[in-house]
Amino acid sequence: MDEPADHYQPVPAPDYQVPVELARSRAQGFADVMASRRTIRDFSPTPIPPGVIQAAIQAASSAPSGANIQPWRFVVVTDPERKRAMREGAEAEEREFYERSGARDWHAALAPLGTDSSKPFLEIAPAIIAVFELHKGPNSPRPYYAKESVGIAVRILLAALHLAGLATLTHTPSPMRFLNQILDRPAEERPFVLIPVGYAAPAATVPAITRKPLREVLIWS
Ligand code: IYR
Repeated sequence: MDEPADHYQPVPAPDYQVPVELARSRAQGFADVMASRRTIRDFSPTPIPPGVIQAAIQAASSAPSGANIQPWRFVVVTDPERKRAMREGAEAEEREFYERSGARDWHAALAPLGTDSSKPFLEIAPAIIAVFELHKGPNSPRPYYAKESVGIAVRILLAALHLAGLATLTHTPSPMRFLNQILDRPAEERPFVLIPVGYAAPAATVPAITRKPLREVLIWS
């Protein structure tokens, strides 16, 4: 057997165990809060309280990642000019997508969501978080399981923002390379998702879609 690498220096694991009743109520409480989250596409320009986005990104950045590389960057865009440029870039991609006849099966799957190529939320939402996935480059090591790692971080981000009473949308125009130029990010940072954040517009509506019942998605084995 190989000797363990000499830079393996473990420290005691933190103890965060809680009494059984508290465990149940916290787990159920979290499930109930998350069940109330809906993707919002119609935002109010109302500003976000200072500190909230920062704390949510701190939570996201606590995600587990392949080899602890933490292959993510979160660019918070509030500048109206940059938001406008992002809207233009995204709508150009989306027009191409919605007009592409080869994407008919996609179009059919999206029909219940009522989406189209117009993306005003990219200008109206007070902040857009552009999430980037870090690849190997002059200043970054090769990541492992980059997509999985960034996906987990983004899920924590969405949960944290929802717990703070904010609405979010996961928006993925494809491809999103225009973001590197607008946000002045190096090539090793690849756009992963755009997350408009803010409060829902007072008259916002959501599609009448439901989640699968637990009995379908949970299998005890
Ligand atoms: N990116 C497009 C299309 C779209 C694709 C999926 I998958 C969605 O769940 C929703 C939309 C758009 O944003 O309209």
